[in-house]
Amino acid sequence: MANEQLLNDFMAKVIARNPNEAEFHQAVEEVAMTVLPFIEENPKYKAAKVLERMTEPERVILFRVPWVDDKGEIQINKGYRIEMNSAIGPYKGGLRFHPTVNLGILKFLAFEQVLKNSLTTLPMGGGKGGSDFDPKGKSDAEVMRFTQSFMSELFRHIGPNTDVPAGDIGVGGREIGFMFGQYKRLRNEFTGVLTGKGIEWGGSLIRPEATGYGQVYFAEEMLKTRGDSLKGKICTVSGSGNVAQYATEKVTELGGKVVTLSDSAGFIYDPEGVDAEKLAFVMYLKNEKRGRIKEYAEKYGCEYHEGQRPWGIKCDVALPSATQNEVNEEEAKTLIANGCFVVSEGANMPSTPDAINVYIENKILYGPAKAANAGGVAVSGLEMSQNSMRYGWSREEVDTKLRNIMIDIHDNCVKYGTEKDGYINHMVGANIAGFVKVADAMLAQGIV
Ligand code: NDP
Ligand code: 2IT
Repeated sequence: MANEQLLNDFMAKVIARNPNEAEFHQAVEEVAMTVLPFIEENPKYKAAKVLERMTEPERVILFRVPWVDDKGEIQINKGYRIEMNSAIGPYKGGLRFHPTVNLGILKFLAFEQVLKNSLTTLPMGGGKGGSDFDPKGKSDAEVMRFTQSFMSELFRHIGPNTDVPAGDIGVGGREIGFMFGQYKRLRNEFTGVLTGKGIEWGGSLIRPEATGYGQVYFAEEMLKTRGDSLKGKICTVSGSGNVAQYATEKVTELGGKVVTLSDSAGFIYDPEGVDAEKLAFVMYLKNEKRGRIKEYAEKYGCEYHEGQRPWGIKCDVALPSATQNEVNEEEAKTLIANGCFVVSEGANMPSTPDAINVYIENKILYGPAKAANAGGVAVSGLEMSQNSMRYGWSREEVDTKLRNIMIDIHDNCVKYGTEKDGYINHMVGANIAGFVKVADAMLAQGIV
């Protein structure tokens, strides 16, 4: 860990240059804490101010998104794209549509994305974007008008060799479809400008599954280091969106049992486990009906805890898959007191810094987001490759590549994160491994 003075000096500058961006400060501090000592040992990075440059986006695009709702009223939202780093490839990263979206949240996500994409072994830079638009309660027609307006500005900044957006919270297949249609219309070009596309129009098999599957493959790799596996393990999952759904599917396939799911209103506890049939209902409920997880409890007669998160439920493995800062210090302590010894993060930055300290002090298997959830963007990278080749791989081919990428990421965490007593600090490993590749590319490309 970094010398306190060094870290404080570095963070004081980041905070002064980026006021009122708490999530961005948090994401940078976690990386700086682990990478600054490495930079001290490797002065070439220090002299070239690589980390200082990496914490300043290459470009920030901010725009107005006006649209007309079903009542004929004009609505105005904010649109953003943070083009964070292009040292190792075109900007790549998702779009988030959620009322909480602001510059600081997108900069934290873009910064994480740079290191995550570097870990995937594929040639992708990092970016992130989105809007404070709230898709909840909107009709399909409203979502289409909004996304068309959003793309009417974004299209001039992106392209298959420049910047390739994808989904994130509030952006799934429906939104990607509308945005792709509008991009194609404006550019008169059918190209791989977005990932997460439908399979009939340039998408990749396994992209919808990739983040959740990868998160569970990563948990399995961590368990292997202790001669263990997911078989028979009780897992708590938060969220019930894209990542949570496919994490649940893969846990069940590997012989574990998922006993919780949640949304922003509360969580369900099903001690019998969310099996394949119940998961099919969750997918219908969330992806088509766009209802609340409470309806699961009503249908299957299990407990529903309004306004609460699932971390008080006894488990072996926790899979946070909803949003940032959704596990705090007290919840981390409760998890461990109840016997949880694996945390594999599907969401971005779901654990607070104090929660992470609890995991590491207790030497549990902790898979940080930028490693554990990299499967999603990795298969986005494979979608880009398939688009360039104008060819599509089979499910098995993509799944095998995903599995191997998750194994490579885990190996890199072991390489850079194994401590003197043998404990694998995956957070340290992921931060340093992700940093080195981008930093070396930046050194080679001069002061840009
Ligand atoms: P979805 O929109 O499909 O689902 C999001 C889920 O999280 C919903 O259940 C939602 O509940 C819940 N949620 C969102 N915001 C909050 C909040 N503030 N408090 C409590 N619950 C909340 O998104 P994804 O599944 O795609 O994304 C989930 C997480 O995974 C995010 O952190 C995202 O950045 C990360 N991620 C996603 C990837 C992807 O490929 N999609 C790749 C890598 C990471 P509700 O419906 O009530 O809002
Ligand atoms: O956080 C993430 O890695 C994503 N939302 C996926 C990004 C992508 O480009 O597939």
